[in-house]
Amino acid sequence: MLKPTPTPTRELVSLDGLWRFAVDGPELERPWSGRLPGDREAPVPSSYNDLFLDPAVRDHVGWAWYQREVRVPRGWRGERVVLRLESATHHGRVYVDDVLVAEHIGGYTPFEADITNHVEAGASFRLTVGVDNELTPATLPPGHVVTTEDGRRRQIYHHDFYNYAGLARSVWLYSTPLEHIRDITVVTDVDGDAGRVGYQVDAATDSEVRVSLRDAEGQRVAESGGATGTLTVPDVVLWQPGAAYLYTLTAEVVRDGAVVDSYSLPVGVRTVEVRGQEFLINGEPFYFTGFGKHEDTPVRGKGHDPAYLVHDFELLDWIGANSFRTSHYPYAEEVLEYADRHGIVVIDETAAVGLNLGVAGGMTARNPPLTFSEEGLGVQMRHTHAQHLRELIQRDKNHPSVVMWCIANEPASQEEGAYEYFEPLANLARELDPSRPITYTAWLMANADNDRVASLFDVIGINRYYGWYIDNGDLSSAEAHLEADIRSWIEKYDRPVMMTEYGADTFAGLHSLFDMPWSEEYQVAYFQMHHRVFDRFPGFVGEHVWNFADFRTTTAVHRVDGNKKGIFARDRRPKSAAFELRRRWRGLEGRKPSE
Ligand code: GCB
Repeated sequence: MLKPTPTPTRELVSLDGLWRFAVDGPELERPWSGRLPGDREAPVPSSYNDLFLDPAVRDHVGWAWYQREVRVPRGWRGERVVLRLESATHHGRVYVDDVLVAEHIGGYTPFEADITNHVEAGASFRLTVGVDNELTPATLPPGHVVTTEDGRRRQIYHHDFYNYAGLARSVWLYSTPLEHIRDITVVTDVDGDAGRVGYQVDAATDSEVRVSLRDAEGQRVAESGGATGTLTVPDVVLWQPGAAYLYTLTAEVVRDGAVVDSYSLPVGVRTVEVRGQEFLINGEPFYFTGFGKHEDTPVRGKGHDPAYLVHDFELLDWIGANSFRTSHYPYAEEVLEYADRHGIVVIDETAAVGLNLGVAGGMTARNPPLTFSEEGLGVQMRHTHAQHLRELIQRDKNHPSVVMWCIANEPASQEEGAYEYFEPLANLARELDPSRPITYTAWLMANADNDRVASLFDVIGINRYYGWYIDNGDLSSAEAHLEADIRSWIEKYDRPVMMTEYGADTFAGLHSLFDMPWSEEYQVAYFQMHHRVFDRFPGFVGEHVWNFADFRTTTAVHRVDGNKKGIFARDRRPKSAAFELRRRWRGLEGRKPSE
């Protein structure tokens, strides 16, 4: 799925800005059929939850409505007109005047509506978008709604981050010619000094397709004809972690010698491979340093914000992180584009978090059914999961920064039924993208002995909280337990193992001379202990701290104004541990200290 961008044959209008806004209620029968009542306005992109002071908005469960007028540029007569929503969390319905033109379930991937037959160039229309934040046993992430004694609906879910909702990413109106390029897929390889760019152009036409590649200076370095082929780049400059280099691939549809459609895509030439216990980028062992992140900022919630985007990447650079994981859902595509341009490596994750009925917000639930049984999440979840996987790979397949797909975070992988659930998904990921390794993250209760799914994946990610949820305040026991745990995975599986989560809640500004959990000193000591242990394992392939920054969560007794495992506070000020990580990672430069 091509991200809309202006080209010589395509135009783009941003629909970001203030829209009319209302949450659903009995007075709203067909909200799309006229002007939304009330005077509320909400910005796009932004989650809506923290904007207003009305708890009825913040705690709303169900549909909320956005509306604005849109004028189609008058020059678009004879063109295809497309609406594109980068996301609608978690279920979106789009109306052009009174007509439903698109519906999409899944809160973190884009969807489009071809509205050519519903609009006229030069005229305006009423655009209404409904977004439903309800999580059910069949959605990703899963959840369910309970009715309180006083009749309110409350959303329950099994992950800790707050269920922000709304139009958190951009909305676009764009034009394409009728004969147009639908999609482009690029897979790169390296052969000696030459780069190979395999491409496939999916075009809604039988006219000729032409493809060319330019280097960063704009010099044409390769060209080819036909919808499928391989471009060879002599003396290729590789896309490297920390040293991004991007070519530009341009695909054109040509009829009678004239270009009727044209689309350009940045291309980084690099290889990714798992060999034995090593993770290789461009044939070189790569050691991941960095974080699990969240899209989370004050007021905007999960709303994409280019200022935080730039600032977060500045902080990644300052601290010496070479990578991050898009925990626990696909991030705005602008984030991946920025990573492509700045040489940051990404593990790209689906929204499959909370596939674990034994956990409810970090605590053990009472007698839950087996997660992957019919009484548990059931067969519908497999379809949902497959759809999420398809849409993630479809959107992100061309980003050189993305080196691995993470199929799920902390599923109940030790439970009966887990292998049967994940086998088809692992196969699907490999079929959709044979060029990238796949991973998942194993939770605390899934160990090398009882985990049932690790053999399906190329890389094993382990999330461990020794010294926090286990051995809290006792770092010496934690050290022994951590070491034994890592050793058991490495000895059992001949494949790369990395730490995908480790962290300790820390209240910025709280200090102690003792090993006191929640203090900044304890967080520092916690990381020092972990790093001592990691360095005892030459086969280990990386360390991703949980979390980059403090983030908003659902309320829970073990959450003080959110999750405080951030290395940076929610406003991005550093805690003491930031300096500790910087010392280590700046010295590592993508390798282990021992190398
Ligand atoms: C985990 C989850 C993550 C939580 C974290 C925590 O294992 O993967 O989403 O935020 O623990 O802090 O409890």
